[in-house]
Amino acid sequence: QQRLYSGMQPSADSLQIGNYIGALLQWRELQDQYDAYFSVVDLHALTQPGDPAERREKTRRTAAQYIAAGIEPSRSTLYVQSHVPAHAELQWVLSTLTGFGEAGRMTQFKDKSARYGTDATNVGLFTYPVLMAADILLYQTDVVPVGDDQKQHIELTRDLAERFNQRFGETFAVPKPMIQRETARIYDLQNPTSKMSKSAESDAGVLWMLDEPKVSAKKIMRAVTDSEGAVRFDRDEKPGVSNLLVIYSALTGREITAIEDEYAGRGYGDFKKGLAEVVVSEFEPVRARALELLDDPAELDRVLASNAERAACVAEKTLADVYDRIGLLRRG
Ligand code: AQP
Repeated sequence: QQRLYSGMQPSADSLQIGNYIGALLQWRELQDQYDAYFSVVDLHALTQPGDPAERREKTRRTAAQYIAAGIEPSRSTLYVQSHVPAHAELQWVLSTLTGFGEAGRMTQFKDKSARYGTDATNVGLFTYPVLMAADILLYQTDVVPVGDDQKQHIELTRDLAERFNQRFGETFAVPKPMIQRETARIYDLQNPTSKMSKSAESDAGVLWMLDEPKVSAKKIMRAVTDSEGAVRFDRDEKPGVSNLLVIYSALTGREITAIEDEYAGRGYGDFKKGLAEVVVSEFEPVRARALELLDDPAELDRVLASNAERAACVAEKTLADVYDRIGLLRRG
């Protein structure tokens, strides 16, 4: 069976509907066809400042939402990145094989360092893609489902795997990206040309998975549209309505044209009401299940610990091969 790896940062108390449609829905389906590893990448999240107690809580909450959305910890390996020390260890080795210029060309780093300024940019943001390469390569991963924005990081991962294999002998599988369709990208409801994000400045345009149903409904009713009044997909002219159509279609599995037909001649109010029902009925059980899991943190921690053990077995074997091939002295 082919192996698949993906992860998300525990950077908020709740995941947002973009994480659900762009990642979790696919992961849920893919776990049937692959030996899947899904991690909560808490080490990556350290690149953003945060309160220690809140961090711990966000990690648990993210894991609970994976499970509530249908990732089964008995079938997939669902674990917390920092529970498997091999991630940080392999990252160090790979960083010694990564060119300074090569890492500096990563657009995510360039964007973030330009946004925060060099003094406020930490070295962790610079080496972020190397840690991501370590995550993926430790598990001899064949495929990595990612959004289009992560393509460059997967290219770097492939280059590092090939470089290592060439210099030290076949050690890593060279992974392939599984790029999700552009239509799976969800935009902010208040600002429908920017990607919906956990770290958006205002949450008025973010649909959180753990929002109460009436809060989600209200946000949808207030979503930015346009003055034409027709429910029609047109990404350039009607980004707001198009985004709502994409959400509707992703959650119901219906074609966008069928939804346009259903709402032909009806106003945005009706359409938004329809969408609010769809979103609420999708998220109500997910939310209830996540809150139930969070009610018993000891049990959740136990599940995460046993999954981390499974992950560590695979990761430690790869790391031992790497140390051996690169010439680190074995502890006698
Ligand atoms: N708006 C989105 N539409 C579709 N997919 C999305 N993803 C995130 N936002 C959207 C997918 O969710 C996963 C989360 O990855 P991440 O947590 O490592 O970071 P991200 O992509 O930067 O997600 P956020 O929500 O915007 O988080 P912050 O604010 O922390 O940076 C990925 O698979 C991503 O494609």
